[in-house]
Amino acid sequence: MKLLEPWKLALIVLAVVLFLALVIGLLVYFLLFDEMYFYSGTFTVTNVQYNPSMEKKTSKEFKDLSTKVETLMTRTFQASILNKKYIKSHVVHLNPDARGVAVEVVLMFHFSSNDNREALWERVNSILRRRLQTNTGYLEIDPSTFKLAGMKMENGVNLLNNSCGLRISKLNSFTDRISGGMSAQDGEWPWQTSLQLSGIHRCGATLISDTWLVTAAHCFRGQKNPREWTASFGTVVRPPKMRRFIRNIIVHEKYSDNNADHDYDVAVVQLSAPIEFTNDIRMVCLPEAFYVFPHNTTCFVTGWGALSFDGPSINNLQQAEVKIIDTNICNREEVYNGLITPGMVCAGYLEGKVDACQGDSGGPLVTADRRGIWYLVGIVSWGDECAKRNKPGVYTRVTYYRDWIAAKTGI
Ligand code: 4AZ
Repeated sequence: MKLLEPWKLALIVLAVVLFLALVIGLLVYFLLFDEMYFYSGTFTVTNVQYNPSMEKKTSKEFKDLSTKVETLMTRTFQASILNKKYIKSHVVHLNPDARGVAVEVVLMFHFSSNDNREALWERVNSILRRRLQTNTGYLEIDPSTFKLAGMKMENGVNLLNNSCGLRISKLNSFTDRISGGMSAQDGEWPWQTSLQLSGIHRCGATLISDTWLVTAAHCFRGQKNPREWTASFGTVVRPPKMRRFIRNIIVHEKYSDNNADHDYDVAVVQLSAPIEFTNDIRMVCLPEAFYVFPHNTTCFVTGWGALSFDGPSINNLQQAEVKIIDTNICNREEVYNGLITPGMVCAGYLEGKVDACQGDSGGPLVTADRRGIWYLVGIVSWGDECAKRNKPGVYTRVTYYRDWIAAKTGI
C-alpha cells in the first residue's frame, strides 16, 4: 500500500478545515440573525376625528386608519437603512385624544442578537422622528406626541399570537400559483388543522381561537363521537407539530346527512385543551356577518386532500390560489344550474385546473385584507369532482353562518 504524499495530505486537511470553518461561520451568522425585536410607537393623528367604532378592530374606521398608519411605517422603513431588517408594523390601539386619534403601533424587526439594543432603538427612533417631522401627505401627525418604547420580546410575541390572521412567513412568496397547487411552507397557513378519525386524516379544519375549530358538517357523516377524533397541527400530517383530543362536535342543527343539497355544511369543534400558539400554529380572523367579499377576490385554499379526484391524501400541506366567482355565474345552467344557495360561495376558475378536492373538505378558503390580515371566507364543502371545466369548488359561506358560529363558540 502506498501512503499519500505529505503535501497531498496537508492539502486534504486544509480543505476539510476550511469547509468546517465555512459551515460553522454560516451557522453562527444565521443563528445570530434569528432574533425578533419589537417596539411600541405612539403618536396623535390630528386630521382624523375619533369615532367610537374604532374600539372594534374589525370596524371600517379602525381598518381604514390602521392601513394608512401601517403603510406610512412600511414606506418609511423600506426607504431607510433598516429596509432589510424591517418585518412589518401592526396598529394595536386607536384611542380618543383631544386633538384627534392617539395611535399605538407595534413595529417588528429582525436584528442580530449581538447588536447593541440602545443603538438600535436610537436608529429606529431617529428614522421615525425625522419622517414624522416632514409632511406625511394623507396623515397629519403631531411630532411632539411621538414616543418610542422597546418591547420585551415575550410581550411582542404574545401580542402577535393573540391577534388573529397574522403570520410570520420568512419571505412573502407571492409566486403561489390540492389540484394544480403547490406545497406550503411552515407557518404559511398556521390556522390549518387536520381532523383525524382513528388517527387517519379525514378532513381539514380551521383554528378560530385556542380551543375552537370550524369545519364542514359532512365530515362527521355517521361519525359524530368526539372520542374517535383527534386534531393535528403543522404543515405535515406525519409527524404533527401538535395534537389535541376533541371534547365536543357541534354540527349545524339544520344539516342533514341525507340531503344532497349541501346546505348548512358547517360545524364547530372544541379541543380537549387549549392550543399554545406559536409562529406555526395560530388562529385566522372571522369576517363580520355583513361583510361582502367581492367576486374576483384572490383567495387561497389549503389542505392535505387528493391531487386529483379519487387520488390519495398527501402528507405535505398544499395551497392553491383561487378567485371568488359571482353566484349568478356559478348558478348558470352549464355551471351548477341553480344549486348555489345564499349560504354557499364558489371559488376557482371556470376553465378548471386549480381546485380543492376530496380530503380538503372542512378546510379553509382565506383571503388577506389590505393590511395583510387573513380572513376565513369559506369552508371546503362540495363540487362536481375536482378542477373540471365549469365545475369550480363550492364553499360554505362563512359570513352567512357568522352569527351561528358566535352563538355556539362565543367567538
Ligand atoms: C369531496 O368529495 C370534495 N372540487 C371536496 C371538494 C370538492 C369536490 C369534492 C371541490 O370531499
